[in-house]
Amino acid sequence: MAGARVILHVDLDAFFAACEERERPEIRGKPVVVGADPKGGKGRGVVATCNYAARKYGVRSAMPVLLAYRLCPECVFLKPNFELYAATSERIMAILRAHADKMEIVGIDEAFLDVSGRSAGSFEEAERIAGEIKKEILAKEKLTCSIGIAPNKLVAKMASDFRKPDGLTVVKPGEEKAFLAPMPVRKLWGIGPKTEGRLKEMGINTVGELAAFDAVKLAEEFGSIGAWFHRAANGVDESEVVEGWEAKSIGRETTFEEDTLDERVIIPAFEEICRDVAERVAREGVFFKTVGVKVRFTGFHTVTRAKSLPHPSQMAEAIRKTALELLEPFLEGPRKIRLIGVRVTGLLRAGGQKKLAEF
Ligand code: TTP
Ligand code: MG
Repeated sequence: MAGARVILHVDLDAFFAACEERERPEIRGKPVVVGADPKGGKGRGVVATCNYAARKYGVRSAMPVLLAYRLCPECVFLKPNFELYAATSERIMAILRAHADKMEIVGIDEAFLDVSGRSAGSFEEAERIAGEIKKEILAKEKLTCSIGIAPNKLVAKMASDFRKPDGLTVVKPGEEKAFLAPMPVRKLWGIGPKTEGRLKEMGINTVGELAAFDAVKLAEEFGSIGAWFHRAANGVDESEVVEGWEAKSIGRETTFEEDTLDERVIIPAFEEICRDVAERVAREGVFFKTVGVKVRFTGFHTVTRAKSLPHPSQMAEAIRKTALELLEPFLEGPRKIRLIGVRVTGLLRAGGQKKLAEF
């Protein structure tokens, strides 16, 4: 078939935790959680990730560290060391690049590789390349990854997630639909908890049921994204592997020691976050179009607010001023604040080197 594509999706296993285990022989084999300090049961903040030993206890990314601590008090809890992960990621991306015709970095620990040319469209050859990649990453970085091979990005991504850790899953042309069919719809790109709920109400639980559902009805219910859901559920995805890396946003957030409305606590933390985001904007040399804030209240209820600027900016003051404007209404209460975050999005690059900035 002319133009048939062979796409790899590579995703490192328990990435932050695996980097830590590599650096600290004394914690190897133990359940490891990377995130905030649980402070013996009084800590705040969330889990960034954990190794597979900790996952056996039910610990997961984005879970409050307190809950992780309750599930697994014997876990080793570590604060994240982003420099270590970024440096490791850069070296791994260099390894991957050497095996791809085209490569698209989509996160600190994941990338799509188009190997259609060098494999001459052969999935057997692609499997050999994937084996080489795994061997090289293990030898040079002492880390394992999981790889999915498929005719498109969507299915390759689902395939890398299919068997983890240290997995290799091949979905050949023609097998896409059958591969996806038993999966819950939530696994599909772009389907979050809200959409999942609406689909459930329509009696659609699996990707197979979504694929079989009337495309016109889906479009009526969800608009143009409904048509996309239908194509995705059928394993169809034409999107290209796009060279380079675009950080979609630069942001930081912080969890307070106690839920608070005290401006003497909130404002200095807010200023520090803004400075940090501004520094990263400067280091990356990007312009941003939109400034956003996130506020999480007692009880975990979370809101986000964003405002677009009249012109793309690089200015620290634009971040601070806009973010403060968005934050201010929440400082008046009545709900106490648990976490605040500031993020810039709609990033434009003045050209030059695209660098890994953020995940
Ligand atoms: P993931 O690839 O989603 O997770 P992982 O590599 O830790 O584990 P898996 O084996 O399932 O791939 O994310 C990569 C890194 O991004 C992860 O190591 C930590 C970070 N991360 C967060 O900081 N917060 C999050 O909510 C998630 C999902 C990831
Ligand atoms: Mg990963």
